[in-house]
Amino acid sequence: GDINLIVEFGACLDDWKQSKRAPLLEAKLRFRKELDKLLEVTPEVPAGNSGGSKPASAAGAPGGDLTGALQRVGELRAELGSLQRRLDEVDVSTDSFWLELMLWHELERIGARRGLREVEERLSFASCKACYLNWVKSGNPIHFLHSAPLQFGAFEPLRWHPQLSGASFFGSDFIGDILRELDRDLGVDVRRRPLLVISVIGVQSSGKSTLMNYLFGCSFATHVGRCTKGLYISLLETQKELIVILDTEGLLSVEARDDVFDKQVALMTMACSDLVIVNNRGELGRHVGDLFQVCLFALYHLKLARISPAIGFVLQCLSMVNQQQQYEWVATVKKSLEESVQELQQKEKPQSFQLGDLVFLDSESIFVMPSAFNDDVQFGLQVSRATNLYALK
Ligand SMILES: Nc1nc2c(ncn2[C@@H]2O[C@H](COP(=O)(O)OP(=O)(O)OP(=O)(O)O)[C@@H](O)[C@H]2O)c(=O)[nH]1
Ligand SMILES: [Mg+2]
Repeated sequence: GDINLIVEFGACLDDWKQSKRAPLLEAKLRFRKELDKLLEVTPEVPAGNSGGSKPASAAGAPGGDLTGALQRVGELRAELGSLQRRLDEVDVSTDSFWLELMLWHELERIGARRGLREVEERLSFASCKACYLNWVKSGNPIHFLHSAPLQFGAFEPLRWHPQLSGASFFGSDFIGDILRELDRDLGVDVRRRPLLVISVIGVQSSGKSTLMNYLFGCSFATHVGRCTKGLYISLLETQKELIVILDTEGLLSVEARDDVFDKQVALMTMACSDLVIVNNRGELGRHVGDLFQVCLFALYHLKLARISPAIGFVLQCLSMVNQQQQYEWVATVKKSLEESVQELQQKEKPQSFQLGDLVFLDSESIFVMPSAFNDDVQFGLQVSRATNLYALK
């Protein structure tokens, strides 16, 4: 039950991982930049992340170059996919350790393995669960959903038992037991103390986890490259309410996912939240339209089921903007949302609806934030200092 040892183990894993990740990330950044540049001028609708966006203008890619450009886009996507797979292979953390234990627990439950007795007679999953519970109570988030399509708990039966029909219906009791225990501990009673669910969605690496950590003092993992995978839960308790914070996997990931996965994440998150923060960092380029499409698609379908979470948009700027620029950003967001609704409208015929039917927008629904860090290069290394401005905002 000593979680200090787990923390130490996590630090060792991090050290090991950093050296493996650095060269892969550098190559990924290079390819990604080249791809973004090409996509600006190439009228292709990419496989996977089409998201319903309008093709970019072909102005920069005259006829002769077009085939070459499209071919290069395909190559870059393949390279990015392969780099991401290699990054995923070395992306081990304490979460992978817990996930393995949960998986093992499930295999014991269905009688496929002998459980921890394989290692040592005295070991039991009960003590693992007690340890995980300590881990969660000391502020670490619960890795609630993982993989694609999103799965509950740890068990991936089809990977281990492809012959089992209906195998995907097995749930993970490990996480279930943890949640039941927390439920008992916290004395969850929504009549006495309301339960608020607040979540964040947005493009990959847009600073979602950083934002939630700043806002609610959570400990979601943050690092460059695809970091959050699946869905994490953090619990907060105040005298008046219980707050569940959901941190989600980044959307519009060119190299890893497709828009079905994005819609699944958005739908799942919005379906169970009271407030959803839609986070975006940097330019309001073509990807913002794609992001809004995914969100509005989810909102439209939830509306049919009479579920309407409150939505807040957070725009994180790369540099400080003045008041006038803030107004312009907000106007751009509204315009982009309107356009996305029109496109959705065409797809979802014969239903007719307007932006106001899906999202309630008032002066407080769109926040413009400065950058969380001042980036600098010292002795050839990138360093980031937290800015007070971000925390104040
Ligand atoms: N310069 C700068 N860096 C930031 C800012 N916010 C986050 N970062 C850094 O950007 C990287 C990604 O931040 P995360 O908070 O992990 O982003 P995320 O959206 O949760 O990423 P995924 O979970 O992978 O989708 C981290 O290295 C952060 O330290 C910001 O406002 N400015
Ligand atoms: Mg994250």
